Amino acid sequence: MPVSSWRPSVGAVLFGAVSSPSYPVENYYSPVVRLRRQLQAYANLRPTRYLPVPTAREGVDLVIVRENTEDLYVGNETTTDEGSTGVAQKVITRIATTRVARIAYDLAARTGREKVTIVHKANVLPQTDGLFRRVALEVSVDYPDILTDELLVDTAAYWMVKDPTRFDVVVTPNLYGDILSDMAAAWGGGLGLAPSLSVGDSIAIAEPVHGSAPDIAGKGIANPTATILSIAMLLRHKWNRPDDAQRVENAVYAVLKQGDHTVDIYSEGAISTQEFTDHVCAHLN
Ligand code: GGG
Repeated sequence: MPVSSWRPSVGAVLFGAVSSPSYPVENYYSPVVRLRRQLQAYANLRPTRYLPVPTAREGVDLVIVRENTEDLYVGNETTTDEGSTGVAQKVITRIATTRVARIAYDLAARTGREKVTIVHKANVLPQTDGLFRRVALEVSVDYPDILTDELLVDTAAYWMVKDPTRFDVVVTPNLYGDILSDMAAAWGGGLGLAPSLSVGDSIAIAEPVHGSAPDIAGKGIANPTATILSIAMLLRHKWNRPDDAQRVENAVYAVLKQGDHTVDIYSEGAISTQEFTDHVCAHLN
């Protein structure tokens, strides 16, 4: 059924992962990017919080709020000069920036966070990222209790590597959010542990940050943690069931704490996707 004619009854989607080809395919457009846009799930919440695995960094606790519907991801690309020049349109609008900035500030206010960092490249892109910066700063005025700072995206990348504890909530356009959140995920222990929730005015999409990892398809070794924690995000942010969300998070934490892990964390003593999931379920009951 085409997404445009689908009408939701539960207000939520649990999305797995896709991998789109890195070469042009006629009439192809990333299905997950399309889904986010068509459902107007315009803000992608990507938290990174310390989990008890040796690959994670203690003290990290940040949320990247990524704009989900525009920027270079509008998919408006052309090639000219017989294939020698590629051109992509970058779109930033007041309406999309306002709503994603409101989500970021509301999240900060609701969850007791202190600071929102606006990440952009307004010095080089004044008409697009400059607009994003201006509008996000306008929104910040309505939240006097939340500190606001801003960073150029290259500086933000530097700090994400050097000291991720510098960040609390980050709000940023689509492409920068995509890249910075994968960087942050490394501090959370790895992409296999990184959840996300795309939210808008109606339907939410819970999805792991990672892609579909076709190289390990069918081997039973994928890490289910990111998907399970994405469901916890759905419980907390969409269905207002923080106690149930906490139960799921506690179960995952307990399983990792007792040393159970899949092979992406480290190979020695790794268990399968099914075994890991069974252990989480056992802690839930
Ligand atoms: N679960 C999120 C996901 O699939 N991430 C990878 C991604 O966004 N890929 C874009 C694509 O392959 O079209």
